Amino acid sequence: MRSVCPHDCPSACALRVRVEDGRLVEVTGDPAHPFTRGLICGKVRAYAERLHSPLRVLHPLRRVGPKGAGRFERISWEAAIAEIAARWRRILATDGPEAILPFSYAGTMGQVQYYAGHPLFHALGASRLERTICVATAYAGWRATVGAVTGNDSEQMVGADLIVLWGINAAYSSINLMTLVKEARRRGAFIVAIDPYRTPTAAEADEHLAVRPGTDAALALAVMHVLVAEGRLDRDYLARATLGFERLAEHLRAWPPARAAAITGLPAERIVAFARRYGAGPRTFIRVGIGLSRHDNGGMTCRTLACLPALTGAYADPHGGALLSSSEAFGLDTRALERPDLAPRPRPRAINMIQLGRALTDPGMTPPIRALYVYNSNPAAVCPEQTRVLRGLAREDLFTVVHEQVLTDTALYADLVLPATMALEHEDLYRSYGHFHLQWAGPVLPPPGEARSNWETFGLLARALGVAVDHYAQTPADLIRAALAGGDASVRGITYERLRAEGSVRLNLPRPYRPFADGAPTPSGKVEFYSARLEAEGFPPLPTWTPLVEGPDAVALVARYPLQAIVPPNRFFLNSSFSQSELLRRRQGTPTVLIAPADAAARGIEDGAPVRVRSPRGEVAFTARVTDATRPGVVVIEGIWWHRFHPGGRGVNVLTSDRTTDLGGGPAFHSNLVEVEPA
Ligand SMILES: Nc1nc2c(c(=O)[nH]1)N[C@H]1C(S)=C(S)[C@@H](COP(=O)(O)OP(=O)(O)OC[C@H]3O[C@@H](n4cnc5c(=O)[nH]c(N)nc54)[C@H](O)[C@@H]3O)O[C@H]1N2
Ligand SMILES: Nc1nc2c(c(=O)[nH]1)N[C@H]1C(S)=C(S)[C@@H](COP(=O)(O)OP(=O)(O)OC[C@H]3O[C@@H](n4cnc5c(=O)[nH]c(N)nc54)[C@H](O)[C@@H]3O)O[C@H]1N2
Ligand SMILES: [Mo]
Repeated sequence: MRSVCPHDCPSACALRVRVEDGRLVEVTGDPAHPFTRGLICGKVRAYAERLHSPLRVLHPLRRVGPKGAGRFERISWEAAIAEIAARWRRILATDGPEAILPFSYAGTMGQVQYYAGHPLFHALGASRLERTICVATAYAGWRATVGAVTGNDSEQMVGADLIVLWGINAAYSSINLMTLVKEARRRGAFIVAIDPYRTPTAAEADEHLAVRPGTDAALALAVMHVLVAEGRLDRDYLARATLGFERLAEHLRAWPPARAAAITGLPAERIVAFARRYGAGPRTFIRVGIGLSRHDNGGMTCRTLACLPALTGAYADPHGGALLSSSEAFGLDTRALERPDLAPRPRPRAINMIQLGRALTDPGMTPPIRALYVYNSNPAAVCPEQTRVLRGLAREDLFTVVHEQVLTDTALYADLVLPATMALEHEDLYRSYGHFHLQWAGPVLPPPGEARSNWETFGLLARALGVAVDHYAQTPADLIRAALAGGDASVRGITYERLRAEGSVRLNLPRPYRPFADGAPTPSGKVEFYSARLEAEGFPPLPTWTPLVEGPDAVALVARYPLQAIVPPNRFFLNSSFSQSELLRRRQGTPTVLIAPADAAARGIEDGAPVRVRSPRGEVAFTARVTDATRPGVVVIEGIWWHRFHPGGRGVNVLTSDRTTDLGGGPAFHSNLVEVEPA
């Protein structure tokens, strides 16, 4: 049977699943799907382990021990819904609706289940959640240059002369992209990976540029300097599709390669060689990862990278261009799902999700948050400032409901846990942020125990509270039809029936897809080297590099925390999902910190030794991996382990800060100063 991988990953794979006697026995990639091409990751191949996990939540549970202890008794759905309705009514009467905070992210990329709670919380007038934890910074930067979060189709990169994998570890985070990269390479493409450490992706590339974290904009400015100085430009494209080239060219005079060399840690000759390679023609494809945006200066970095293909005209080439994300190419009518019209005016306060710890513990919050409802997310593990998040979740006066598939770290702090279905047990519509295919999947298994989907659960709550009842009278099929019917040209002709029949349908976009071939949906209609909008908002109007707030230039901090720590994904987990799996934990090994031989020797640390990593926020135990895969001065901590499986009972996000980046209000997960010591 056909299905779709629901996890928060750009690949959004088309799956084939086999079910026998009510059990999932096999999951493979759909060989016919143009992006999946029969290949899926080890996490999802082992999906039976997740679906039938011993940690699966099967019934509603009520807390009977202290918060965090994970002692629960089984209760009925009726009792659980009645208790939530009664507690919320009391809070609505005493503190008002803003004392209720929903907390969710993209545990499922299915549009129905993703947006299932929005209408209810809007109708209640609850605090709004700013869902910034992942792409907000990157998208804000990208939009500043090209106006919309879309780009050239990576299926077209086969045929490119040069592929630049810029801040993306595709071998872990979107393996299907590597299929295309390898095919392009067989046909003669040269592959460059730009990443502070030698990831498996970088190891497969023809060239690896190991930049210092947070310095990519400086590299890109020097590359542009060379392109302009040597006239490696597409004058026709510049004239017809861009704005502000003269001012950019003037600005770039201050960026000779030698200046970028001192900042990035790359020799100037290599920067020049890379620029010449990039400027040799327009048939160059840059695949930008979200990874490099998770820095203090990450928004401007993405904005700066988006300028490069405009200088050489690569945006107009059938095999060239750039892609950060395909997200906004999907012109679905998400308002039909989200129902912002149900929210009161003026709009309730907004709380940035990456500052959950502050929101729960700040005595100045008026009203204080009295009730938290968590779904599609595991904030105890994934949010920065974990110490503060856990202090907030431990508040005895906070009424916390967690709707979950598995008993996560967050669920252990819940007053009530509700059992959630998995994607193979419910219906949904899936978009992608890595490809351009819209997909549908229905249930292939019955829900285990008493599990219910987000949609069903919010319907029960809406009826118990008497709000947004009409909205929740719809079925998932009604919602999918509405999201398609109200959508733009990209989904014209794509009906619910067609999706059901075909499973996956490519968006209604031209081939080749070159959205910025003749301009871009910015205020000027051009690719904006110069952004009046950024200027009006108080930002530099031209692409810029600024030092990290928490980086080598923070001299006082560097004295105590001399190393930079980046915290990217690992291979076998997806954010904190799959950390529940004994099989995948075994494959992953143990929580480790990668450290360069010189840094390890200076601290008396040997490979395999237990160490403590300290940041200004706290300290966490790891095992040291001494390796030349990372450069001196930079340590790497891959993946998010549930902290109950972490030595010392605390995870990587104790170290990270809830500081927001330059644009979009996202997190600077990778801008950390740390010290590593033998334990
Ligand atoms: N296996 C696995 N797959 C995943 C995930 C996972 O946790 N595990 N997470 C999923 C999610 S939620 C997302 S958003 C996506 C993307 O998740 P992201 O975390 O954005 O991952 P990537 O885009 O691969 O980018 C990560 C790479 O960026 C690099 N990087 C960090 N700082 C810098 C820098 O300053 N400059 C440069 N050039 N590179 C830098 C890191 O070293 C790493 O190799 O992946 C998804 N796929
Ligand atoms: N140190 C560090 N921290 C990071 C990152 C990093 O690179 N490094 N990456 C960040 C990024 S990019 C992201 S996107 C966030 C992700 O953070 P989260 O969105 O919290 O991602 P997960 O850890 O995968 O947790 C998702 C949870 O949703 C549950 N879930 C899945 N489907 C459903 C459903 O249909 N209904 C309900 N009720 N629950 C469901 C899953 O069981 C899982 O526990 O983490 C961020 N945190
Ligand atoms: Mo993400």
